Amino acid sequence: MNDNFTSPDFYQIDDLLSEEHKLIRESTRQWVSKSVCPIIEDYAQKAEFPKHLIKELGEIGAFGPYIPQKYGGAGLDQISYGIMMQEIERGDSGIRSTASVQSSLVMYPIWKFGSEEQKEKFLPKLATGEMMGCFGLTEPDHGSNPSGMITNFKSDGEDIILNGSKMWISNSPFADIAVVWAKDENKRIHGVIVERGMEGFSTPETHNKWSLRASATGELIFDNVRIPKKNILPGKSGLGAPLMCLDSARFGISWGAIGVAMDCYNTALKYSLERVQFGKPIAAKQLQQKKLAEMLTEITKAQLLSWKLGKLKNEDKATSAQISLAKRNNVDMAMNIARESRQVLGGMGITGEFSIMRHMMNLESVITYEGTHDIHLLILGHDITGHNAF
Ligand code: TGC
Ligand code: FAD
Repeated sequence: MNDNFTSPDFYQIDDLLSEEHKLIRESTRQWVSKSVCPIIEDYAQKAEFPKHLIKELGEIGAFGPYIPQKYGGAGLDQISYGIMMQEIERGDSGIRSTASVQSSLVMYPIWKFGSEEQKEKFLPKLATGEMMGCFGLTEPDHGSNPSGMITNFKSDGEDIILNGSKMWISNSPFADIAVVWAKDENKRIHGVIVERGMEGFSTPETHNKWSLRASATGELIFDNVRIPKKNILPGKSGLGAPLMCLDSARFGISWGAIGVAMDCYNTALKYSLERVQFGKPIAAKQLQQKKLAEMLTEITKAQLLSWKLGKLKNEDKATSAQISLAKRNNVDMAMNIARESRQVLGGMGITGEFSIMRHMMNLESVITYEGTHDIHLLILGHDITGHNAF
């Protein structure tokens, strides 16, 4: 497998990064180059998640980079988190998914809304990867509209009884815990930590995906699952709680998409310089230069967008609509670059010799999960006009 790890930095955006950011990028990049790139095509072809990477993801600090050190996180800033997601997704969106679900959708809600006991019990093990989690919001009949969810629980003494189901859940087939969003008897949404082994809880895997093949996706089924009330996240209820988690994950995805775009661009550039047709490298042809110039332009714009969003997030000033704009723009940008760079490679572009086709198929999930392309447009429309058009 070819891999390309030269980062386009046309506007000297590196000047905006601290020495720590650059060190994090370098170490994450080295790990991806050594541990992900050589094996990932094989796992994608087999449609299998490379479970052995979990421990290493924990070791490089990809689980909860911004969670405080006292809970096992790395205590880093938001730009560091973004840079890690960028480098990991340069390798594969499915591996980035595992890191961002664990960080933003499992550790983040426990850190933000959990009791001290929950934080101490779960966060350190989630940070090392000794324990893995998943996030259950989407249901068979409620995807873009999670407020209509049916999954619910009733109080029974010191416990609750949970019923319902979730689908399209990343990492569910092997997760030790699931942060599940469900309605109480008053139809108020709460986060509940469901633990593997609880009676009536099962996690069947979803097969035959053409996208995110190296990531495990499944369902969460709750059939009268008895759960102690101490597993409810006490700090926040209502749809705003899972939406806050999504803001964090969507921010990471905006960076991850840049990593995919960089890998596709670098592959196309290198190939076009080497591939000779009509007596010249195809890079000497205007049509190919147009593709490459437009790719670099879009990557540069996306880099600036995510960097500025990271600054805003560091200051706790980023709005949900700003995050939607970045997730929507950058994933769409990466999809376009993947398509264009695949064409630069001609027939070779469809093979597993190169990463482009795998990235292209992965992005079909990335543009759908964490809010579809259209939902993010409607979030922006709402923010601009004050009118909710959902
Ligand atoms: P709406 O009435 O607008 O809001 C309900 C309540 O939530 C508050 N709120 C937020 N709070 C915090 N952060 C945000 N981003 C918030 N957005 C809204 C809002 O103020 C309100 O609070 P309150 O106190 O008044 O009740 O809700 P709505 O039902 O109209 O829906 C809004 C909409 C459509 C934007 C939202 O439902 C949405 O984002 N839908 C998309 C669903 C989605 O993104 N699902 C993702 C599932 S997880 C996933 O895909 C993981 S993939 C992981 C991987 O593998 O990487
Ligand atoms: P729908 O909501 O049915 O949307 C179908 C189409 O209708 C879309 O094009 C959408 O944009 C459009 N649409 C919807 N509403 C409107 C509207 N008001 N106006 C105009 N158009 C509209 N979920 C989790 O909870 N946890 C996970 O870990 C997770 N991982 C995932 C992993 C993968 C590989 C995939 C594919 C999905 C994952 N999801 C997860 C689910 C994901 O978040 C949903 O697929 C997504 O939110 C869209 O929901 P849906 O698929 O039900 O599509």
